[in-house]
Amino acid sequence: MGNAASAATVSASALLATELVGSVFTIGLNRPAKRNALNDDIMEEIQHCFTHLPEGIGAVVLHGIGAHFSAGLDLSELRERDATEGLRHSQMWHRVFDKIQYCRVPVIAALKGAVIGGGLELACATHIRVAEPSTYFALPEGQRGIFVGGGGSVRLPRLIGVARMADMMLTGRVYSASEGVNYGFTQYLTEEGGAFAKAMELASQVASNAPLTNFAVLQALPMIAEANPQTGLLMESLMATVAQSDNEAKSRIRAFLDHKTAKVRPT
Ligand code: 1HE
Repeated sequence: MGNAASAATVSASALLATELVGSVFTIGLNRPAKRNALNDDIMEEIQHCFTHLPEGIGAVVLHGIGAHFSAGLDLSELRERDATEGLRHSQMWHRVFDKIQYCRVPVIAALKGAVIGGGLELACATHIRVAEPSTYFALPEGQRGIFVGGGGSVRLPRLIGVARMADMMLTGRVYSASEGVNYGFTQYLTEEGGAFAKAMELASQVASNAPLTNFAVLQALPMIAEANPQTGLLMESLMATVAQSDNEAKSRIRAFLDHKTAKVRPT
């Protein structure tokens, strides 16, 4: 991962493999023998990791070690819980995934193999998803007799719609990577084995944005999109004014006007 000169291993818990590659921090779910199923320990590690990200990074890439991104909730830990314990457990997942959604830098998920149940909920908390052809998306909660509990019913309908999510949960329907990119599960589809490299490329690109623009996209845009239109428009005006008045914006706009920066061209 990365080249030896620019990469430095920052920490390696048993359950996460982390690495600093230039300004990009990579976090690998590291339970391949259990298909990166999410048990309480790995959830705690994810929360700790996102709470203590290295200073100065510009983006995070979240990926799975092995052939799968994540097989979701560790079903071996799903024991008899009373209602209070169940609520606490679900809210723990919400806290962890909120750390990702409201991260101070963009988080990009590199997806492959199973992106199932809580694994899909985890992917939905990131800002950009990149899949390769082995990726498939499923919500087998219906078959298991449970319900999503990691924010999936809030985040997933905004990506794919309530009807598609209901169908997945009721019938166990599985979506392929190519369907996933058409239906909004993921924004990018690469060649086989290409998701991590593409995620790293995108991460380097977003890390070079003006920090205030990234802040606005991560913190303000989701709030504006959920606000009533009049409140949203006012918030947009305020955010736009703050961003424009930043020195970073001024110097970037001057660079364009002085023909010192790239033009926007079709890809
Ligand atoms: C697991 C889990 C898991 C694998 N919890 N242990 N998620 C699911 O319903 C998906 C369940 N998993 C599967 O369907 C398959 O394991 C996979 C398609 C992901 C991979 O298949 P395969 O053939 O490569 O591996 P495997 O032999 O099934 O699994 C390898 C080991 O990982 C095996 O353990 P072992 O001790 O027998 O070697 C499996 O038991 C273990 N494993 N997935 C626990 N999920 C907050 S609410 C969220 C609700 C949900 O996420 S519901 C969806 C749960």
